[in-house]
Amino acid sequence: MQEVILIIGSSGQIGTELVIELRKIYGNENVIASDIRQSCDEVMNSGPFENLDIMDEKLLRNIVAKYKVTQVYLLAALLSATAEQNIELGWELNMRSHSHVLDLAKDGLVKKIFWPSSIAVFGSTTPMENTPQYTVMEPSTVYGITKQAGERWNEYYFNKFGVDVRSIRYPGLIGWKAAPGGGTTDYAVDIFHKAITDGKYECFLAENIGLPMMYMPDAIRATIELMEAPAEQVKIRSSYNLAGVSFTPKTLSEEISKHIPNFKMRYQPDFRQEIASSWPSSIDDTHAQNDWGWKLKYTLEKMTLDMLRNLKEKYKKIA
Ligand code: NAD
Ligand code: AKB
Repeated sequence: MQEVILIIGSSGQIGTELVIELRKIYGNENVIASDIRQSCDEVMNSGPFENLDIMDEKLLRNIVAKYKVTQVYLLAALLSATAEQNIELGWELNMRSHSHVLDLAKDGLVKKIFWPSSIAVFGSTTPMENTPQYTVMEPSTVYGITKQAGERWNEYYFNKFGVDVRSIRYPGLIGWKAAPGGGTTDYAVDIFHKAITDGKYECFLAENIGLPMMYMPDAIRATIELMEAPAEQVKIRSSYNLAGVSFTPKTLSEEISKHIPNFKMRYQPDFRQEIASSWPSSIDDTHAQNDWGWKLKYTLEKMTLDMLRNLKEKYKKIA
């Protein structure tokens, strides 16, 4: 049976890259991008795009029926920093969108759902190093609370209604194709742009705050591998820990300096420092490795090299 995939919130940091990869696998016409804003030319010109506000459940159901959608990836959300500045919208959007999509599967309209969680489900009472899959989770941000509630929702819908929902607790994601959307880990993307354009960067986190991060090609591969895994291998239905690479702003700045020797970094921590301080510095992803064969490819060194090479090319084309 031909799979038809709807991606909601496809114009964002993850969606942009996910649409491109899924279209390579499933065919351009079978991957429908959707968002409340347009995407880059590569996405807009290579396949279908629908204007969809995920709060509009009727429109969502019309689009699912129109294309005979079989799988949904829900990426629309407010991220940690933005949600802290608009807590009502953060709660409404993150929770309501999730219910709308889970109910599609509960009502038999789609077969499979991907919904991303985050390291933000953890809080300051969680063990910070090598954080286990099952541990204390007391998130202190509205974003983290929606992710934790969302994980419980996933498991509930799987147990009660047999909904095939799959999820990853992404670390901070770093990519060069699309800008990040208002998270606490965004510094690790901004720094590369500023290193190339200005040779300097003012970081909104302190120099020694270690956080789990991952290069986007690894994150996209993990997402697709999880979604394509046989159902019996997906033993965790709340959300899987995924480790990536852990580093501090200072370590990242030193790695960039190996390629841009005069690069200068200053630190001016703001409200995002408190959010970052409540998150783990490294993650144990043994369950993802054992259950569906997850394996990381990009180290800090390989990621830095690839980011700088691609961004330099991108800026050359714009100039
Ligand atoms: P993003 O902010 O870059 O993209 C979100 C997209 O959702 C945007 O294009 C936005 O226009 C769209 N959107 C907002 N409101 C909408 C609405 N009402 N209807 C439809 N679309 C709407 O976010 P992202 O980084 O691509 O993250 C996607 C998902 O992954 C989120 O659930 C996020 O919590 C999760 N996640 C991301 C990271 C990361 O580092 N990027 C880490 C952990 C988890
Ligand atoms: C954020 O910083 O909000 C995201 C995340 C780790 O969930 N990048």
